[in-house]
Amino acid sequence: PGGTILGYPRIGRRRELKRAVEAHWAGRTTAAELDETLTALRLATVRRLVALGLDPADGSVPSSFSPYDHVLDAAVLLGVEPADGYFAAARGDATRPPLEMTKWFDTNYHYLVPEIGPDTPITYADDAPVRWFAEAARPADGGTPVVTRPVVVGPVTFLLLATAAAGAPDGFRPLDRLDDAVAAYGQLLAALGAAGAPWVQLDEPALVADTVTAGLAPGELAAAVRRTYTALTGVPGRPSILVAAPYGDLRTGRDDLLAVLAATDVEALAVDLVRGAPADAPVAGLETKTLVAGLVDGHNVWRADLAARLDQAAALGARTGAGAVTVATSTSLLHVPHDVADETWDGTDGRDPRLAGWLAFADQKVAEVVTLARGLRDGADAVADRLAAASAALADRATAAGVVVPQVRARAAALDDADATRAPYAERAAAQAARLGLPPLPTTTIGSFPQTPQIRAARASWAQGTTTDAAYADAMRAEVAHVIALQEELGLDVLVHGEPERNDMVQYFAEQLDGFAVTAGGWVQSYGSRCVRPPILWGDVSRPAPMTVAWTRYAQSLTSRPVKGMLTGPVTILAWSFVRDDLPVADVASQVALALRDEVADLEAAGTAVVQVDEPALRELLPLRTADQPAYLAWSVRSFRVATGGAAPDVQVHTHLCYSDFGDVIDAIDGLDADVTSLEAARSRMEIVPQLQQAGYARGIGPGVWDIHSPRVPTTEALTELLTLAAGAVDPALVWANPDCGLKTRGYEETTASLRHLVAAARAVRATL
Ligand code: THG
Ligand code: ZN
Repeated sequence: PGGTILGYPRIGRRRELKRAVEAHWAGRTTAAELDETLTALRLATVRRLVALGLDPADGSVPSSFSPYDHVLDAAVLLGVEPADGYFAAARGDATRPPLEMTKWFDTNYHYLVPEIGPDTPITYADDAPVRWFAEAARPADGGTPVVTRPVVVGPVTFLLLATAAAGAPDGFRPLDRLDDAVAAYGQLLAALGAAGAPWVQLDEPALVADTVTAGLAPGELAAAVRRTYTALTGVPGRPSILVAAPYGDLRTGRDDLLAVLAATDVEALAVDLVRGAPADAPVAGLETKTLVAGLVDGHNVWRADLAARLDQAAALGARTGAGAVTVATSTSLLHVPHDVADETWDGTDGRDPRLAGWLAFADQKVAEVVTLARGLRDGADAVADRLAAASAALADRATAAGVVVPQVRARAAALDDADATRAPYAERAAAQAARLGLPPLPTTTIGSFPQTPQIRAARASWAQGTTTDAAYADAMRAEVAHVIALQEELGLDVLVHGEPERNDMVQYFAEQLDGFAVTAGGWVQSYGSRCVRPPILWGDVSRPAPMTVAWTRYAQSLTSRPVKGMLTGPVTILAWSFVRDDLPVADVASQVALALRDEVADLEAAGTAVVQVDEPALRELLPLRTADQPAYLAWSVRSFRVATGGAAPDVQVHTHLCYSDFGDVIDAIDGLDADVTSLEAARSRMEIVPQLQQAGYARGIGPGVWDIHSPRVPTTEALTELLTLAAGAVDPALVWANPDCGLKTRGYEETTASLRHLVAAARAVRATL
């Protein structure tokens, strides 16, 4: 085979998937119309991959589509979720809440968490992979047939990502249902074989992630893998099986899972050689297999060093003992935008045209794979021009102005522990209490207020040039005034300006910092129909001018209550951007931290008494292997402390975390040394409060009492109960009353009612203290 990719973006180059499913949800299209649109999108995608050079006849083209989420697709495949309730499982409806959503390994993609109990049906229940194979291989429109390779989440990973259903007995784990799942996958394989599929790809990223497998007994994961792939390779009439292990290293867990997989009868193994190292000695069993070498980074946007990668590919056969070697991406291309050529690069919209030559989005990465595969087959000379072009692009990038800025490097290198250390907490707490004079259980919000259709429309027309800078700024200032007046009327204690001027909490800062570029159309799926445009961090980072001070100063001018200055923390800025690969990420974090430190200083100088630095993505970048976690936690915590370490003792530093299980990072949360930490806690009924206390955390804590992910307005009684619970678990003098997260996705009606209840609940609990 001539090279392959592990998966391709599903959203569509013009976000066709988003438009199609959202139109259907709004009742504007029927199920049949949606189906027709999605079929056309799938066919266009596989044909595009052929046009880019993948072989149309041998299963090199992946069939990696999903209407919403690939883990939900696997749940439907197994009958764990009904096919006719697909979108209801994702979004909830009158009869059921949605499935929980959580991060997919160490990416900014979110999957739906299947719920499995001892009696959950697990059977081969849905033939979507077979239908999608057939529609491309025997197209109804008479177009070019494409023999695709269906891509499905593997059974071990599926069960490890699932959670025990409500009511399951203590100690039950979804993995206990492995035999049922393997039987169902066996039927899928037989059906794919009967339809003529030469290959199937089963994705098993859980095999590289201690974060998912830590609870298993020693040897249990290896046994599960052995049992699964021994059974599946025994299915008569099956396609050849490619097991893919993206995002990490198969060999560095408690068991060497490369050795385990190599000893089974699967035909091919895809390994991530960006994150992991290949075996350094021949592996028993690999001699009968194809090693699918993930040499092109699927997780980042930089053009590859093709000459170096080709050398690496050429050495792999001898080094690992593999029977054959093919080139691939390290992961699915789900995490990168479609095509560099979809952006304009003439310099008119602020994007530096030099970047175009340094970048590889999904389509460029397919071309890189095709080049490497050809070089491997025909020799480096056959692709000499491509290798030279890649080397020239890398050389251009290495020497371009802005990539290395000596002053920025020097300042980061001079950082020491004193820069990361504030006055002792007791001293800070006394100074802040004297300055702020807040009541017990102070009330606040996380930062953003509803982003109304009017705000979005104003920003869109400003971006198109139909609204002037002055008119846009006036509209945003009017919104800030409205948000301040509303908070005063509601009786909140610490106010926010509401962030109407921010499109996204990372992009807003990237647009103002040197060293970043932003795209106009570089959309990447975040979950379901929702997308983000990750900024590209390409050079040394510095702050040419204050970024938020004018907004905070204006808001503060309207009220005598304290207004929080709102910043996004260094870890989250990195997690939600494409980060340069030519400098250690810890060094990049220091640069971003210093830019934020300057902003904190300017806010302080402008009279701001409370500054919040959000780190919702602190858990997201946690390395998948336990051994790699301490180094990450050290640099991530330090970068936050550098960002906030210059604040005077009487400036109260808040942080906010969400989107995760905090258990793995609880010591790091304490290590941030924030004066007040607000966390997502409403859905877990304040569980985090005693957990943090046990970890030694003894500063302010704002466990979110209102779950803002739901449109439901919580009652004063429910909020009072949660606040009472929190105030009973720790020193009540430390407790704050706040929602669970920012309010930008909510409407004003529910926001106003909920905040009214929040203030009433805080007053009720205050009266009992
Ligand atoms: N910003 C970024 N990454 C994130 C979040 C964020 N990752 C985690 C979490 N928050 C993901 N949540 C969302 C929520 C909403 C949307 C995207 C991710 C969303 N996007 C709009 C859409 O798809 O229509 C587009 C937004 C835009 O115009 O920029 O609604 O907050 N970086
Ligand atoms: Zn949040």
